[in-house]
Amino acid sequence: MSRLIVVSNRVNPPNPAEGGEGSVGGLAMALAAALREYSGIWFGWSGKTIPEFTGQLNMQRIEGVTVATVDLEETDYQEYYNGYANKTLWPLFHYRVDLTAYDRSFGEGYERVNKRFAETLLPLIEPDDIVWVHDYHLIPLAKELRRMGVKNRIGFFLHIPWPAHQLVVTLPRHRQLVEALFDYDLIGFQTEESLQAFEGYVYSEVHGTKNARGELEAFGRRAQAAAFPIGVDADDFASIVKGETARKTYDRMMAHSVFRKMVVGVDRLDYSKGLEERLIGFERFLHDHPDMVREVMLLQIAPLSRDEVEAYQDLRGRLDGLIGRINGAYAEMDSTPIRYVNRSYRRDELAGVYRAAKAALVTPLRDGMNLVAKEYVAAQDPEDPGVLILSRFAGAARQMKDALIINPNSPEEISDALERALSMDVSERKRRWEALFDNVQREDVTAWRDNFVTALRGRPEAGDEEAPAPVRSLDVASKVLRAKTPEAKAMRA
Ligand code: GDG
Repeated sequence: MSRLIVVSNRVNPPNPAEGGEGSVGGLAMALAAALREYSGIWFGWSGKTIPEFTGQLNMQRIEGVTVATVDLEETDYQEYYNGYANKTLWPLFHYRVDLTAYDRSFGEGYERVNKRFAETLLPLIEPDDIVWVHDYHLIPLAKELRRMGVKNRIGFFLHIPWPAHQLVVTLPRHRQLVEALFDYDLIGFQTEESLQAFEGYVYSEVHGTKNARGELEAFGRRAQAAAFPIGVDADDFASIVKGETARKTYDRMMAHSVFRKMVVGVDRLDYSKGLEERLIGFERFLHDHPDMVREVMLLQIAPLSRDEVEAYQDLRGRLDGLIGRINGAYAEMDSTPIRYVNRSYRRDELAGVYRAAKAALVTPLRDGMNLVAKEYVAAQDPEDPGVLILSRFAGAARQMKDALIINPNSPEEISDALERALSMDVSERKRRWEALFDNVQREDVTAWRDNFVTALRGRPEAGDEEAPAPVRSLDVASKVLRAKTPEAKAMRA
């Protein structure tokens, strides 16, 4: 079987000593599992900077995964990572034009690093390999690899939303960015909504079309685009919650919240996650329900993220102020309504925290998917599950319809949902949870990975004029492939 080469900006194989987490992010787990199953290489930036780029590869075997990393120059880090990735594409794709910086040097750094990645990766690619590139940092990678003559199948998956046409066109050189996507054989999005927004751009901005096989044609090339909603390893999460660390954490959380119902939020500290809106919604709840003030507490875990970027420092300052204000107004000598921590926890500790929480507030203003919503569901006690309150603007809301779906911009909706969640009887909680868990388990990370890799394998190689087996409508294909039936397994094999 052909090898799989996974490329992502950072390479973080999970470390069992850290409760199975390489870094804050569910993606590391998913990619590491993909590579163990298919055999191959995980390539990306080491996370280190050096004075001058050398292209020196560092190869290691970590937890059954071959990892190849390269160091970047400090200027690369500033222009490509802090610059174009985190100050241009991330805010724009999350609808924050107000925070988007359009700086020519960022764009140049972005192109330069993608070229450097391609040059470093090139000697590792063998003729039968398939290459799977992840996320907005690396959109031009296939273009660079094609220039160097790579004909292998290359797929791309975007973990964040693809925004509306009007937003994309605010980006200088937006056309080049989209054109670069047409050097991939398969372009994956989290949701149908993102897929449609991408198609909308292709049709109206560059007059592309869709052919009889369902491929998009533009810039004299064709590519398949489809939605592949990412999932979590639900069975693994449901099992780690029964482990010793998770149980101890659960007991500790329960002991600390005697007589009080705990509501949890877990997010990287990022403006897309709607943290301020969540806190204002919680404040409204305390205001509207004075009888509940001593009976509820919000635990917000928010590990710092990208804290060299000013917008993140500003957000942190505003959150500190907001939390101080709410706690100042509603705390008693023996109770504080919000417990706020800026550090990260082990994955198995998180599982225990999720299980101890009567409700989870997942209220992003925009989110490609949101794995926390799925992890929360996977960690619940089936006999006494908590309630998920979920923003309609998270990609996950498309699948998780039995959550309490809210608009995060409305403090009233957050307040009402909290009231409803905390007073919901067990039969309704169970009914909702069963439907949610069924989905989280069925559309899990394995299904996501297998759907994508199967679809990519089915694509013709670059320059291969022979039509491949007709491309099934991916909607139908992914329904079949997602199923965990023997037939679906045989198709995946
Ligand atoms: C991007 C997209 C998409 C958080 N705190 C701790 C911790 N985490 C873990 C969570 C979860 C992951 O980080 C966060 O994943 P999300 O999906 O919620 O959000 P992003 O980081 O923004 O991820 C997103 C995702 O990519 C995958 O495609 O869903 O839309 O923005 O797994 O558990 N993990 C540990 N300690 C923490 O304190 N161990």
